[in-house]
Amino acid sequence: MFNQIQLPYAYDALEPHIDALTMETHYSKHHAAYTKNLNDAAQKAGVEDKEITALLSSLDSISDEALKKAIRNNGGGFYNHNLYFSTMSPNGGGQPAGPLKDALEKTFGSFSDFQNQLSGLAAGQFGSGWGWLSANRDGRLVLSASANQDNPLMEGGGFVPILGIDVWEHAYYLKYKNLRADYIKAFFNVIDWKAVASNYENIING
Ligand code: MN3
Repeated sequence: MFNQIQLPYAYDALEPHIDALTMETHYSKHHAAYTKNLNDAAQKAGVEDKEITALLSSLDSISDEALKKAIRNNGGGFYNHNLYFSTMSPNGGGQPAGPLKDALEKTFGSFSDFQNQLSGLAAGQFGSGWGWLSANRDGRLVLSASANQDNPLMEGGGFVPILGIDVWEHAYYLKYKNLRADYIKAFFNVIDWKAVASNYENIING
């Protein structure tokens, strides 16, 4: 059984960067639907007791093509949104500290270079998808973008997402309409870097 995280803040807590109606719809409709559909498909496929990261890393072990597709789309939607909602905070923004700060600077040169590159990938993702910051067990960082509800776990390279920017229109259209770049800029004001740094440290510490 897969469960949505409890939102650690109110729907309106991320105003004015992310509006309350978008948050409520996103969490209580979109994320709830991905979660329900994942549970239905996982039960039919007999994989409901797997860890979600293991499940998304081994989709090819599901032989039924329709169930594989349902678990890829809805399992991705379930996992991606748990990450997304847990790495935002009304006290967010700024920059990370600790090992993640060092790794970002070593990899990208500076925090603003990192921000520009990730923003560019997220803005340039054609159609619905995500922009990602991922890490592997050696502490390496990599940026990527993916379509639909796909994520780096499905690519099998050992990278685990630690921060994701949802660039589906449902994440921003009510407030930002077609201005995806403005939403991405605003998203950086609510990133909970403590949570992202903790995701990073959990991966490198195994
Ligand atoms: Mn979404």
